[in-house]
Amino acid sequence: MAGRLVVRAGLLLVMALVAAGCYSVAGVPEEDVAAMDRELDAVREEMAQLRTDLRAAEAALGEGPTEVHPITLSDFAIAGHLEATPGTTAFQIANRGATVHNFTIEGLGASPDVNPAEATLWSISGLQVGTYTVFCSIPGHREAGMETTLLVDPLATAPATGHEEADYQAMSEAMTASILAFPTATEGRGNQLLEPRIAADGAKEFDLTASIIDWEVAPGKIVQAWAYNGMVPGPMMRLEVGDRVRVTVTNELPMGTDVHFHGVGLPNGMDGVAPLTQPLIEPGQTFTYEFTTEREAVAMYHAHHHAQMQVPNGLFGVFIVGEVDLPLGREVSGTVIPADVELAAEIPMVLNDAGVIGYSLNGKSFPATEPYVFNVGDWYLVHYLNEGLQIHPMHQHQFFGLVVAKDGIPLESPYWADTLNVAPGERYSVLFHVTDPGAWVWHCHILTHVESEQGMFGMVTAVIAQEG
Ligand SMILES: [Cu+2]
Repeated sequence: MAGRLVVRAGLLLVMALVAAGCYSVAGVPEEDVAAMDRELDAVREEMAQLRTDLRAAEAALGEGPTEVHPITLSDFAIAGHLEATPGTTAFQIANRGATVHNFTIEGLGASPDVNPAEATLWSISGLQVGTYTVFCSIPGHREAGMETTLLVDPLATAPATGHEEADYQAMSEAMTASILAFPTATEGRGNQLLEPRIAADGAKEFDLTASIIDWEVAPGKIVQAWAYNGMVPGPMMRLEVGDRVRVTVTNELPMGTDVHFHGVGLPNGMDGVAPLTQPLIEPGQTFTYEFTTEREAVAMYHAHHHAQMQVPNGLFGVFIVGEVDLPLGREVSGTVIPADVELAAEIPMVLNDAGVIGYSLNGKSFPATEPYVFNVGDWYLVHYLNEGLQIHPMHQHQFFGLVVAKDGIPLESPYWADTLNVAPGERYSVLFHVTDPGAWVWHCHILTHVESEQGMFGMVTAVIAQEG
């Protein structure tokens, strides 16, 4: 439209110039000169009007000044200036989270997906008076908290213009408050040991029921978790090498599922990959996995069907066969591991970062994560098991960890590390010695997995070491 106006204005100008040129060259009579001047004035007037129309058209096309509303997306919240006047509105959408998000206005449209640490300017026209639900349409994010409302009203306050100073004082206070909230008790605890039923033939039998449950992942934050036996992680199973095992899975989920024992040697028909090695366990059906444990394992069991959704949402658990060999009495990089170490605790720590559970240790997000209390002098063995979609460099403050096994396989050359990268599917077994008293934080070192503008969250816990 703006282009057409420009062309028309140009044509009128040319016509006027041609008319003026004819007069001087052809010697038009005096009385006609005044008429031509009037005509020229009229053309100038029309051009002025066209310029005004052009500015209006540009404004309507969004080329003029439009209110820009700052919106911040995080894991998992939407914040920002959520009131606008009717008509055309622009949103400056920044993603401060660690996963991809978008800004969707129900019934009207969605912004492009915005990557972590990136921002996009998105405008929408035709906004009418009303209250609109806005959310992130990436699966699971709306349910995890990314939903709020946008008010469209002629009296809406305008967003602040120019660069606003961040409220650093408020950020500091939020961080302090979030850390002091640790630990906070929440409903539900995962990894509870599942005792087997001993069958007549001596087999160890376990029952797993998969269903959707309410799960308090952080204080007051209830999500619809996909869980085994009502807990996240599912119940832990511990076995000895040579055990005959029967695990009967009952599916109470709204879709089919299967169970893969990740890191356990077993017959192909028991590998849990529907439809390749078994039929899908449809809702209401059961399936029994039966095998004999052939070797030590620090393993996991989890859904394989639509694992990208079922696993992060909670369908995972710990499966340990035998004991991890510790390099007792050996010297590693100048430090001798005493021959008489007795473990004060053996801690399975399942890492997750996606689905409805999100950034978590053993199904809980800080400050709902479990603190570990030891006496100075204690030794503890942790098994990191990554059931998430991202790498997590796990860092224990102060104490070096002796990495003793990878994926359950004892290392010929154990090594010390204070930060250990754990990729999806990997398991590392690490021996720690509590050498100093205090509250020693233990966390993933990808900082957006543990902190946000709202404070500490996610993959953080602590060892509380007391003078023995
Ligand atoms: Cu991480």
